[in-house]
Amino acid sequence: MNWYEYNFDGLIGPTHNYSGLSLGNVASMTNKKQVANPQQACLQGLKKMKDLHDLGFKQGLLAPHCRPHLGLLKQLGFSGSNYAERIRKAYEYSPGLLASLSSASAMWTANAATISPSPDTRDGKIHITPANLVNKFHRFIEPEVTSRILKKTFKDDQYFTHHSPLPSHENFGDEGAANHTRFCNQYGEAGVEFFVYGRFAEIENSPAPKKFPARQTKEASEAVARLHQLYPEKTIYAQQNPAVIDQGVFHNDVIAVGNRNCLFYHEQAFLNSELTCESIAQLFNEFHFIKVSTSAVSVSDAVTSYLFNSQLLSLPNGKMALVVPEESRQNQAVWSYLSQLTQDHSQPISEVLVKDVKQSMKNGGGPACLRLRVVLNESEARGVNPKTILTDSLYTSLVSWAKKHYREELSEQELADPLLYQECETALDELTQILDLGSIYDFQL
Ligand code: SUG
Repeated sequence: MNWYEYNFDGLIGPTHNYSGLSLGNVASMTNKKQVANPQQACLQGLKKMKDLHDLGFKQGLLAPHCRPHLGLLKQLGFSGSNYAERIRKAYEYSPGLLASLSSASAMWTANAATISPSPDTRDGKIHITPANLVNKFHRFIEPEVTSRILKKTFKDDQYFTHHSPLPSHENFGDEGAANHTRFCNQYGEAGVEFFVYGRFAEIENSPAPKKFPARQTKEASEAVARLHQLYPEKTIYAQQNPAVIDQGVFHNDVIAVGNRNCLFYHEQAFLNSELTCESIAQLFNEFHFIKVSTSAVSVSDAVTSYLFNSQLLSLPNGKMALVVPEESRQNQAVWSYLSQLTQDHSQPISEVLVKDVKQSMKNGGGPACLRLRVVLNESEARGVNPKTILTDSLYTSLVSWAKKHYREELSEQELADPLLYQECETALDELTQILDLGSIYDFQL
């Protein structure tokens, strides 16, 4: 039986914009109010998927959400005889509120859910828990539709168990796979699941960042591990270094990435790096820790270049490729570090692939944010909606679809344009047919 890692990227939605909604995410805060190009964003994301597909990697995609969120406008008391009036009233009341209800943030599917593959779970099923994303209002409104999309994508309940998101309270703040990594020798063997959290909710005076929020709690990670029926002896928890959260590392995937028996991380990533690495090493005969020192790459360079928000992918020859954003090539310290790294044949990373996802990057979303990983064997893969797996022809249809429906400019003021909602609805209605998703959006129910 063959086993593969699939990457499901978020298809970037028609309302992609820069509203500075994420306190603690440096790029989001810095690029607030810039004019976005949703069409280019979508095409950049699709190109990354196509390039990886062309290289032989298994590539799927998850549908975007419909925005602005009309149901919430109503729930918040913006009444009117039609949606144009409700959108106008919300904008007049607060452009920031309308921006939150209009965000295309569901594109960052690393935050869509945590997924545990079948070799890791006691019942041998693939467990999926959508993230509750409670820390940010514009993201806390994602899980309901994300759950529907996940169920229509990972369809066969013989293989997939879909859980509800954790309770929507900050004690159980859960940001999904952005703080979760699975290590293993071979994809089909029982793995080690590694959860990184920003703070304890229940323990007073425990280490926590001072300036920016810690979005993931240990309690949330533990609840996911229980739901997924993981083996406690193969589950590791580590606390993020609060000092780096305060420098813009709002998820662990901004400072570390792992694949199989390799962890590529910054020396300041964890509160107790030594202990963390020891607990991982104990469970493997051979494990590669690639520690990047502050003298080689500062935390600030890591945050602006998104070196660690890369995809670490296994190549057929047993080596690994690191898929980094263009911003990593632009950063001298990072690029020279990477050039040296690939010369060192004692570690597994032999190739660096550079991708241009600038539109997403300006909101703090690099290559790794844009994808949700799932390890599947051949039978399990047949339980996935086949229309959500990238092919050459699906790529061609989605490129034409985006060019037909997406704007090339979107500013904060334009979020109040009622035509934008109409365009979004039309595009997504067509998309549900292309991807054979049935009815997933509120306007279709
Ligand atoms: O949650 N940015 C997202 C970026 C998510 C990146 N994901 C991972 N690291 N896995 C966030 O902060 C910005 C939206 C705005 O400002 O308009 C935003 O939501």
